[in-house]
Amino acid sequence: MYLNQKDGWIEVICGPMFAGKTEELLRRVKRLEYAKKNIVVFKPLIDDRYSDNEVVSHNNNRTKSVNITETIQIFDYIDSKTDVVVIDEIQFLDEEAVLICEYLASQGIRVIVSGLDKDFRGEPFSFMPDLLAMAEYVTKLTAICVLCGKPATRTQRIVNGKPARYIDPIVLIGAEESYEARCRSCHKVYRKPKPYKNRIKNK
Ligand code: TTP
Ligand code: MG
Repeated sequence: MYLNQKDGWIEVICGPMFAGKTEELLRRVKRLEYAKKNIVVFKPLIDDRYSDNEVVSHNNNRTKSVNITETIQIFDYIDSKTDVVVIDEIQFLDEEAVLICEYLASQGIRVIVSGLDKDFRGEPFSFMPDLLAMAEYVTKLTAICVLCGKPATRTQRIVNGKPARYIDPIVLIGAEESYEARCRSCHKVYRKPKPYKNRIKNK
C-alpha cells in the first residue's frame, strides 16, 4: 500500500422502488460531507418529480445535484480535486455510464450510484447487470410488498387500475400509471411470456 494512495471503486445501491435507495445514497453523501470530501452529485434530467437541481428522498432528505441528459457531461463538472461522484437513478442514463464509472474508479474516484435493478416487467433494467458486475460493492435493498407484507424485490406498474402490459414502454414517468412494491409472487405483468409453463411434473 502506497502512502497517499487514492483508491477508487464503484458501489451500487439497487432494488425496486420504495426500497429507500435514494435515502441510502443520501446517507452515504452526508457521511462524506462530514469528512469534507469533494463530492459531485448527478441525476438524469428525465426524472423531474421533485426538484430540478436536488436529489430528494421520500423522507424529504435532499442534496444539491447537477442534472445531466448524457453521462459524458459528468466530465464538465469534475476535476482533479473530485473525491466522490454520486449518481441517483442511474438506470435512466445511456449505457456509456458503465464505461465512465469504470474510468472514474480507475482514476481514484469513489463512485456511488443507485438505480433500479429490474424494470416493471421484472426483467433487468437496461445496462444495470453490467454495472452490477463491474462494481466492487453492491447493496441490494428490498421494499415491503403492499399485498402480502413480505420483502418486495419488484416494482408493480399499474395503469388504469390494472397491471401494466408486457409490451408497454420501459421508461414511463407520467400521470396515468402508478407503482407499488411487490414480492415475486404478487408481482403481475399482463401477457408476460411464460416459456416453462407446466414443465414441472405434478405441480
Ligand atoms: P426510484 O428512485 O427507483 O423510486 P423510489 O424513489 O420509489 O425508490 P427509492 O425509495 O428506493 O429511491 O425511481 C424510479 C423511477 O423510475 C420512477 O420515476 C418510476 C420510473 N420507472 C420507470 O420508468 N420504468 C419502470 O419500469 C419502473 C419500475 C420505474
Ligand atoms: Mg429514489
